[in-house]
Amino acid sequence: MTSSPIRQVTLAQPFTDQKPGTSGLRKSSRQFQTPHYLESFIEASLRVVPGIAGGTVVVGGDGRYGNRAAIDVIARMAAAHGVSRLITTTGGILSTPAASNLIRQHGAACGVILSASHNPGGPEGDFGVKINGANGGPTPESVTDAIHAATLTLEGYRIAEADAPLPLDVPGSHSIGTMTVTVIDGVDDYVALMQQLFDFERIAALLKGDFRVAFDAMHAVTGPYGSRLLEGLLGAPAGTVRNGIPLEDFGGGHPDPNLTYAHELAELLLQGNAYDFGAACDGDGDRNMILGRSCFVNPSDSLAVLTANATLVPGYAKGLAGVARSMPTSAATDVVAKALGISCYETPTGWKFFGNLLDAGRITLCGEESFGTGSDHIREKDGLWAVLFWLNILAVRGCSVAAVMAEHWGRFGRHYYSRHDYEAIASDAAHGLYDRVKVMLPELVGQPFAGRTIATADDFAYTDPVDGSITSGQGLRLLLDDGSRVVLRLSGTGTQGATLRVYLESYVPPSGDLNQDPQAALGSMISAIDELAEIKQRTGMDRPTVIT
Ligand code: VG1
Ligand code: CO
Repeated sequence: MTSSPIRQVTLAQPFTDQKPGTSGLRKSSRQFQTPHYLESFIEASLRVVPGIAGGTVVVGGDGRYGNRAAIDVIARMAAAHGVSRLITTTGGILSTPAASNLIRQHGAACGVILSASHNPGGPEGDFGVKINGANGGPTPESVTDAIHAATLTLEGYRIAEADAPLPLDVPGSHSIGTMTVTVIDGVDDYVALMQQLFDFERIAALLKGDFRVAFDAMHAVTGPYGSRLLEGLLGAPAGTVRNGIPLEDFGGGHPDPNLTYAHELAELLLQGNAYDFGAACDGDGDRNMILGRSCFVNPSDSLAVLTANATLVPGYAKGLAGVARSMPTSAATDVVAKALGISCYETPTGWKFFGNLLDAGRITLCGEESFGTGSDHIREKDGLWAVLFWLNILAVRGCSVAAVMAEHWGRFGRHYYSRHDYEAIASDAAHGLYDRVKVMLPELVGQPFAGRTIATADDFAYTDPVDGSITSGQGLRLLLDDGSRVVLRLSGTGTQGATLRVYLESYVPPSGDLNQDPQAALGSMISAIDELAEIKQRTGMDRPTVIT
């Protein structure tokens, strides 16, 4: 593979498929098989990202169908663009958080992460490419918009020829032209980072006792990471990690760790009594779901619990600089931050907004209601990190997940919370519904809603406190006079039709009823928003696809 002439490919027409404002490309696997499709997006990215010529690039993915073939194409294109070193992993297996770590550790110009996250994989599923910047996080909007602009005028691309595919089965060093390709084990460095943050001895003692853990890797990327950490270093019994071998189609499943798609694990914890702790991660390993015996931990509450208990964990023993949550995430963390006397920021959905706050040292922890939690250790959300954080807290406190939650609500009050997703609805219907409510916003203020009054109705906009950039159109909010709220958003990650997300939240102080079923506690708001937005009528669905 040393002689690698560079081929210049001319495109008959430019490629215009990437949505502006998104940090990557997520489409069906079929679409990715269109000639020059992947190549065009990579070409635009390599032209736009600073520091490519002479720099280092990290590439790997969640193991889904198309992963290895894409690594090969990206490696040859990187060589043609003068990259000096490409770092990839055995089997091409690299979780999103582990990729973020490698980018930072090696001072790479960027990372190319091959994943459609929680979307199904396989020839009939989805594929995706995410470009992460030098800080290890999703590239900011200025860069993604420049990539998008470059795709609009692309006349061709450059790629190095190679006689054989890159050998990814074992670690080693290769070259394509003058570029060095280093194949490393994608798990090692991530595990070392976790060992710096958490008390492994203490967690191991917990797991070797009668505390039983079930971890579901959903046939996706966290299998090898979870096995090494939980069954290897921490000594949990064999079989603790379920569905631990990454499969190209994730076993036909939907690798989204929620009560619908990870229902086997949920049943194990919520209906059985053999396990004390359950967790699952998504396709690319950046999300987490936490369960205790008969206890589901809402992701918004999870962030609040990590915030309140952070100093029990070695990596955060000195306290937190501040915290942040995305707008649709409940205000459970805000209440804890107030008690701790630290700042709490409210950002639009998506991890890139946390990046600036983390880089500026303004926050230490951050999270989203969509099962994403993370910290300043990298610049992505991190599924297994959250699992270890919870286990470390439980090991120190010596109590159950349910006891942690009861104590938390008894101290801070409870934010009843739910998200209702209506998936794969006709795009016209979804946009029609959304735009209608958007236009109605001004006249909604002062109107009755679910026995309360609408105090504010707006479309969320965010001014970044670090660089002053403004991001608008981030979700329709109805803020009620008792602090409850309903938010409507259209998903940016779905690939079939449109997905409407309805976020519902209502606060009960410590003196109130802390033991209601969330759907019942939010019942009047659920019917009020259905009526106001004409959800059933316009989507033709009589219930959401997923209720969290
Ligand atoms: C969803 C979540 C959002 C998350 C995004 C990426 O976006 O709601 O909180 O940041 O996925 O997660 P949307 O636009 O579909 O609501 V992942 O695991 O794909 O990096
Ligand atoms: Co993900």
